[in-house]
Parts: sequence; structure tokens; C-alpha cells
Amino acid sequence: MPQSASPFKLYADPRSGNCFKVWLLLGLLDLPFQWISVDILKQETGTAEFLSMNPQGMVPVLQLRSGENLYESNAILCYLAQGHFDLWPVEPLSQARVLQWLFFEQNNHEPNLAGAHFMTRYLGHAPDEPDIVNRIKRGYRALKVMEKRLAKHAFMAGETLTIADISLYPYTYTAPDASFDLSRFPGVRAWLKRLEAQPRWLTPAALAASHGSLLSWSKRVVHGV
Ligand SMILES: N[C@@H](CCC(=O)N[C@@H](CS)C(=O)NCC(=O)O)C(=O)O
Repeated sequence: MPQSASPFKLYADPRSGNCFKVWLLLGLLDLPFQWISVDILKQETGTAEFLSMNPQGMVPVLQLRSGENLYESNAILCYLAQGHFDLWPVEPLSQARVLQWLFFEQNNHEPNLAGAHFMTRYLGHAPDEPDIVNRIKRGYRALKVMEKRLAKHAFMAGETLTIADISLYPYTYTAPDASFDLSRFPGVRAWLKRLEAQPRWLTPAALAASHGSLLSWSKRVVHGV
């Protein structure tokens, strides 16, 4: 279990929502860590050194004091939140509900919302390319699922904040940059505001601001109600 004094190393790219999730949780828990920038657009995830930490060649990677490397953003969230029973419950059904939304995020939400965002914003794909059009279509399906849940509940997995909300936040925040119209999802927009009102909450814009020249995140205010 992580100790509050553990000097974690977070290998990350500030343009990545998957990295943002981990940065946000480290901040919420006030855990000290060292940020090590890895530029995914310069293929820095493909070096032999990086692949020895994550053979998938992807950020984020959290390196523990022991030298162990942990990858997969949602696994890192589960690890860091151990012992914080509000964020990562131990009661079996509550825990499974959190996992339900973490798997939803990786299977239905992130590939479409993040994919469309990254490919159009950073890789120069046109929004009318069939692959992007499909991702937008499937992304809307994921947003509708969230809207249905958030129309009746304050948070994704329960009635209080959990790591499921932390996981789903960044790519919902950037959805308008990938041309998603969030005005169709009042429950989702209210949830974004609710999260941003949590103590110690950090936005992607705050991460971008702390990385100066790497500023690439949305600068628009996209979900004010
Ligand atoms: N399932 C992984 C996905 C990680 C991922 O897609 N990372 C992207 C940045 S958001 C990356 O490193 N891409 C570089 C590449 O694929 O070469 C997670 O949640 O950590």
C-alpha cells in the first residue's frame, strides 16, 4: 500500500487524459511524486528504456520506490486509492460498481472520445474520415449512457466521488474539442461542474498551465452551465 511519503515517479505526457487521471488523484491525495515528461508525439514511448517499463509503449507509467513499474491508468488509480474507502470501496458490490465504470471507460468511452480527440487535434485527421465518424458515433453512445446514470445520481458509481469519476473526467472534459456537443447532456455537464467543485480538484487546464510550452489542452470553457 502506498505511503504518503513515497516518492513516486510518474512517466507521463501532459496531453494525455490517461496521464491526467493519475496526476489528478496524486493531487487529491496529496501524494508527493516526480513528473517525468515523455513526449508521445516524438515516439519517446518506443525506446528500449521505456519499453522495459511498459512493453505496451504507452504512458502513464507509475514507478514505485521499489523500482516496480505499474501501467494501465485505471490500475494505477486502484493502487493509489487503496485504503481510501470512499474513493475505492472494499464492500464487494460497491467495488464491483466502480470496476463496472472503469471497464466502461476503457471499452466504450476512452477509445472513442480520446481517440477522436487525439487523432483530430494532434495527428491531423479530418473529422469526416470514416474512423473518426465512427468514434464520434460510438462516443455519443457512451455519453448517453453517462447521461442516463447522471440524470438520477450525483456520481458515476455511487452517491459520492470514486475513482470511476476520476477516470471518466478527462476525456469527457475534452469532448467538445473533439466536436462532441455537450449541450445535449445536461446531467453530464452538471457532473463536470460538481467534480470541479470538489476540494483540491484540478482541471486539465491546470496541468497544461503547469507545463508551459506543452500547453495543448482545451483552452475553451466548454461546459459552463
Ligand atoms: N489503457 C491505457 C491506455 C494508455 C494510452 O493510450 N496511452 C497513450 C496516451 S493517452 C499513449 O501512450 N500513446 C502512445 C502510443 O501509443 O505510442 C491506459 O489507460 O493507461
